[in-house]
Amino acid sequence: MSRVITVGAAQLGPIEAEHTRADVIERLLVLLRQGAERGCDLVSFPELALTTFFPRWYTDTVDGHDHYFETEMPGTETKVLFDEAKALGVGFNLGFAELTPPDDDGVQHRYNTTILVERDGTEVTRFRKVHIPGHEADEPWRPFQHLERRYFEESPEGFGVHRAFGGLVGLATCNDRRWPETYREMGLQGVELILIGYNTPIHYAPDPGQNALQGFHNQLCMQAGAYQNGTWVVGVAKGGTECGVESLAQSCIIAPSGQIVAQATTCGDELIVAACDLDRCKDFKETLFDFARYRRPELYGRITGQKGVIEP
Ligand code: CDT
Repeated sequence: MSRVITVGAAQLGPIEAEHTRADVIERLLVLLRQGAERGCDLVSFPELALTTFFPRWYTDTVDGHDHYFETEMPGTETKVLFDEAKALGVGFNLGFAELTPPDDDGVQHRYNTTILVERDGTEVTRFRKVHIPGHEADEPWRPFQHLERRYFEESPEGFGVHRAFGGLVGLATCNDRRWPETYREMGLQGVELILIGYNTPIHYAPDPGQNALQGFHNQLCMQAGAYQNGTWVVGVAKGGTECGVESLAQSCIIAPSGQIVAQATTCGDELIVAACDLDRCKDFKETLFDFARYRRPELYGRITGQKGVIEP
């Protein structure tokens, strides 16, 4: 039986501060319907796809951006997207800021979350971002801030892999894509398709020398992750100049060989599509990267036993 999934990477252009959820959902619906017309089984949306990238602004209290968070998914405004996807028979993943209900101690949690929904409308999973970049405190010296560490908690759950779309599917979010552990954790569960949404400002204030390399680093880490684990990787940007901040576009779909098979050519709303044959993963998983045969975990203790560098 064929295991080809047709995947659409639905890149978004900027979402300005004054844009409402309803404005954005209209754009998501356009891309979703394009995906249906082009035969997609799955349409992949970016990180924090419902609002502007609010961690660029400091607020005195951590709840100062709570109006950008969702307390329900689907909620009253997002339900139309879920209903339309189900009617079209198209699955999707969507990044959003999640404010949880109070836990047993009455504490609400804020996560940078992505939901994965099957073609029949059932929820497959919610993934919460593991690697939270940036800083916690106000740093007004920056031309804009990256306060994800103020507004989001780190995932307590890690990287799961799920039986969905006829294969083994995993999720990661933006900064997660830069870390080899992300791909290997899922590679060790046999992942065949990894969906990654991102918001990546071109300007990196701690070391602007990296600015010109943003596109290179984006491809470098996702192509390496795909090849070294024999998996498809789909990277989906919210790109363009949003609230005066330029962000990387360059959404792409990467084969288990590490080759890019489709890439966005604009910085705006754009759907790119590729037929992803999940059986091609075996070409790598059962040869050069036959983990059970070749890995040496007994020599990799530092990977999980140690956090920072300890020099010899
Ligand atoms: N959204 C996100 O994780 N962005 C980071 C920006 C660099 S760290 C300030 C990224 O890794 O692309």
